[in-house]
Parts: sequence; C-alpha cells; structure tokens
Amino acid sequence: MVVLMRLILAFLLASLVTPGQETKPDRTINITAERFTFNPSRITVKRGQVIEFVVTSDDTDHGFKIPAAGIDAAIPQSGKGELRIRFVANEKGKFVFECSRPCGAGHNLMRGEIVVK
Ligand SMILES: [Cu+2]
Repeated sequence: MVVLMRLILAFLLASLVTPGQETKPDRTINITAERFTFNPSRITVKRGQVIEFVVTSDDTDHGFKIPAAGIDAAIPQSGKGELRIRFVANEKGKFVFECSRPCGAGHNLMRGEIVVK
C-alpha cells in the first residue's frame, strides 16, 4: 500500500515537472557544461516556478542529474544539440545537480546547486 502511494505521488510530482511542451515556462535558464564545470553552477529560482533548463555542452557528452527531483538526462556533445528539461521546486531549499556521464578525471567534481527561495 505504501509502495502504491509512493508510485502515485511520484507520478503526480513527475506530471508537474513535465507539463505540455506548448506551455511556456516561467523562466528559461541556459547552462553550459564542459570538463569539469557547469556554468552557472549556482542557480537561484523561486519556489513553484516552472523552470526550463537549456543545457549545452562545450565539449563531450555529459549528463544532467538532479537526484532529489528524479531527473537524469543526457547532454549531447558539442554541436549535436541541446538538452531541454523542466523543473519545478515545490519546496524551498537546495537541490544538488551533477554530471551523470563519466567524462574524465574531474567528473566527480562536476556539480552545482539550485537554491530555491
Ligand atoms: Cu561527467
């Protein structure tokens, strides 16, 4: 029963994170990924806002993972397009994001944080 409720909750949260693509986000934030940083690496957003992250790589394949939000998506290598992903924070606090595709010696350092106010 608890498992079922968790699944329903996860579905409801996910549906908030991915509204129809024709819906305009409240804010679009561009992020560049390169070995071994995200730029910007500290992002401040408002609670409840629909954020669309547009993430491009300046070099190789990277990943964009927000563990607390269940987001993990591939960032294509430079010249092969961009990642567009939506995020809504319903709580104030900090959400860590990190690279999720092994990209070299500094991969584990490749991270940042979203501060929700
Ligand atoms: Cu990496």
